[in-house]
Amino acid sequence: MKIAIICYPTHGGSGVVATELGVNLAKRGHEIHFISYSSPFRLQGFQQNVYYHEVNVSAYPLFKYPPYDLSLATKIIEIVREYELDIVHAHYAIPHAISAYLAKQILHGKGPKTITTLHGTDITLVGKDASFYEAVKFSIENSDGVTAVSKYLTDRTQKEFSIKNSIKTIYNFVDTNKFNGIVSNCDTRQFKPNNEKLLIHASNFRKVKRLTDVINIFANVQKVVPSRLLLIGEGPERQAAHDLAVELGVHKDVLFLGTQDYIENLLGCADVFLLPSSEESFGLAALEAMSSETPVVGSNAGGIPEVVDHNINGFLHDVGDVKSMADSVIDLLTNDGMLNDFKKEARKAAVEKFDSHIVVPEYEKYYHDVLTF
Ligand code: GMT
Repeated sequence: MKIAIICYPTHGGSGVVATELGVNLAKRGHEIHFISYSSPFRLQGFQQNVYYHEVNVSAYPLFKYPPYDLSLATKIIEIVREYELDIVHAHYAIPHAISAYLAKQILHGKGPKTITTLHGTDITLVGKDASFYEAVKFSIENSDGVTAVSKYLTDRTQKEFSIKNSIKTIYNFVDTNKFNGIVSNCDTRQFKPNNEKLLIHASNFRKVKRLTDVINIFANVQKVVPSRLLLIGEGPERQAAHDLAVELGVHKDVLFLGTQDYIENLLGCADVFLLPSSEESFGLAALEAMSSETPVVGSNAGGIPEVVDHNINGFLHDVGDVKSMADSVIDLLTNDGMLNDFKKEARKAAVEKFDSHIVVPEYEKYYHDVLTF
C-alpha cells in the first residue's frame, strides 16, 4: 500500500507512535509518506520506502495565526496526486484529521481513504475545548476509519462526542529489540556514584503529568532508600518541580537531563519509572520503560491500567496519592526478589502484548478492512 502518515514531529507520544508505525510498515514493504512541518525526530537516517514531505506555511503579515491546516491540506492533495496514495492516516485529530477531510473534499472524494488515530489529549483535553469540539466530532465522524490507542480512549470518545461510527482500539506498541534494558552505553556511575537506587520519569512536563507529585514521591522514597531521580523532558512545569525539589532539600539528587532522542539508553538504567499523571490515554513512556525491564509506579488514571498490571509489573494508585506511590516504590527498592520479579514481568508484558510485531499487523489489517469496505 501507499500510505501518507500525518503527524507531529516532536517528542510527544503521538509523533513517536506515528513515526514507528511508518518505519515498521516501510520495512514490511509499504511505501510511506510522512507529512509534517519538520522531519519527525525518530526518523533518523535513510530508510528504504520512506519519504518525507515538509509543509510550508505562508507567513503573510495579514495572518496573525498562519493557517497550518490549509497548508497541510494542500500538501496532502499534492502528494496524493503525485504518488497515487491508498490511505491518508492522520495521527492526532487536531488539525490533521480536519486537513485530511478537506483534502478529500477538494479531490471530490476520489482520493485515498482517510483514517484518524486518536491519541489522548486530542479528545480528553484539547478536543473537549469548546473552540475545537464541533470540528473534532465532525472529523471523527467523517473519517473512513478511526482508531484509538486504548479501550479507555475509545469509550470516552464515543461517550463525550456522542460518536456513532465504530472506533477500533489498537494499542500503542514498542520495539522490544531496541528497548531491551541493556544499558552498556549508559554511564550509570554518573547517575548513581554511590550505588544509589535510580528512579526515572520522562514526559513533556505539562500539568497533566503532575511533575510535582514525581518530586514528592522521590522525597518520600529518599527518606528511606538512598536514591536519585532522573527527569527527562522539558516543559512548563519544570521550574515548579525544581523549586519543590529545592524546598524539600532533594535537588542535588534530582538530575534534569532535558529532552533526549535516545531514551532507550536511559530507561534501562533505572529501577522504577514514575507516572503519576492525572490523565493518560495509554502512557507510551511507561510501556517503553517496561520493555526496558523497568517496572512502573503511578496512577490508575485513564488507560494506564490497560498497560501496567497492578501488583504484577507495577503499582497503580489513585491520582494524587503520593504516599501510597512512594510506599510502593520503597517496597520494590527494599526487596530485591520482588524487584527482579516485577522487572521480568514488565518485560514479559511488553514482549507478549505490545511488541511492534504484534500490533503493526493490526494496523495493516485495519487498512485492508477500510479499503475493502
Ligand atoms: O502525553 C502527552 O501529553 C503527549 C501526547 C501526544 O499526543 O503526543 O500523548 C498522548 O499520546 C500518547 C501516544 O498515543 C499516549 O501514550 C499518551 O498517554 C497520551 N497522553 C495523554 O493522554 C495525556
